[in-house]
Order: sequence, then C-alpha cells, then structure tokens
Amino acid sequence: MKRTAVGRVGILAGSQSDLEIVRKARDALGELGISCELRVLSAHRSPDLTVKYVQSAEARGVEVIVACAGMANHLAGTVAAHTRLPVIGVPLASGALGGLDSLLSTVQMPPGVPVATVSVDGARNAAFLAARILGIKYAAVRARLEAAARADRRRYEEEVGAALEEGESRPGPARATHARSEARQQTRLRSPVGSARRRRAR
Ligand code: AIR
Repeated sequence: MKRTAVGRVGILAGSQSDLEIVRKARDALGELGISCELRVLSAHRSPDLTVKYVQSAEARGVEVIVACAGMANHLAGTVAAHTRLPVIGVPLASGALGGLDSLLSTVQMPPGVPVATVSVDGARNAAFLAARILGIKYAAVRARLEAAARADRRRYEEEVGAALEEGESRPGPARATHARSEARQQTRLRSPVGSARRRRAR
C-alpha cells in the first residue's frame, strides 16, 4: 500500500563534501514517509542565500530544519537566528579536529536561540528527532515511528538470539566471573572516591 508523505523537513548541508553523511537524514525521513528538501548552503560562503532559504522555508511548508556542517559550524546557529521553527544541528567529523570543533560550535547556543544538537555525524538520528517533533502534529508519523522501533527491536533480538545459539556471546562461568570483576574494576576507576583513595595510596 502506498503511503502518503506527510510533514516537511528542510535539510541543509554546509558543503557538497558533507553529502554522504547528510543523505542518511534524507533516507531515514524517506523510510518514515516524511517529505523533505535537501540544499547545500554555507553560513560562511553563501550567507545571503542561507538567510533567504530560511526566511522562505516556512511559507513553503517546512516545519523542522536539520542543519549539518563540519569544522566551525555556524550553519545551525545562523538558521536558528532567522526562524522560530525547531532547528536540529548535526555536527560533522570533517577537518583536522575530527568533529569536536563542529560539536562545540553547534551545541553552545545562547539562551533563547536553541539548536537541538545530535551526535557527531548523527544525521540519521536528526531525522528521527525531526520525526518525533512532527509526530506531535501527525498521528501517521507517530504510528510509523512506533512500527520502526518495533522492527528495530525485533531485528536486534533476532541477531542476539542467533549469536546466543551459536554460543558466541553467552558468557561461560569463567568468562562471567571475569566480566564481573572487570565491571567492578571499571566502577572503581570511574568513582571519584576510588580515585581519591588511589591518589592517597600513591
Ligand atoms: N563549512 C562550509 N561552510 C562553512 C562550514 N563550516 C564546512 C562544511 C564542510 C567543511 O566546512 O560543512 O564540512 C569543509 O568544506 P569543503 O567544501 O571545503 O569540503
């Protein structure tokens, strides 16, 4: 049965070189039956076109904007400054700093101008977050998200079940004991009390 596409998401990429990752957002929205438009726009290299796009987006029916860029990522912030639509920022791992630069410049927005920031290269999750926002308005999107979550869980449980049958991930008694002692060790390493004690013991 053919599904009608509902909602509309604007996806922006800072460069053509970002498209391989950015297309994951478009693909996920397609799976959820949400319509979208994808544009390459740079807050630094094409600032006027970026603002023009954002200012005309709402009139075209866009309801959420996903902005993806690498390095000094001012795309999502610029978009959020020019619209009251929800903006989701996707930091990308391009450039010498591997995405940390992009993450910090996307997430650290001043109060009143929020950008909902997903993980580095998290384009697929940006689409799922956009779908959850649209799900407030569209019951069909809520139902598709529910179906996608159920299918995902089933797939995961089947994979784990198959691995258990092959004896790959069932910890034997020796391995279980080892796993428990490793977990205790990790907790100790993470605990500030533990590390203070270790420092005193040195
Ligand atoms: N970028 C483009 N304009 C502003 C920024 N921050 C980013 C792109 C890309 C990186 O710079 O999003 O991740 C490198 O772009 P290019 O075009 O040189 O490959």
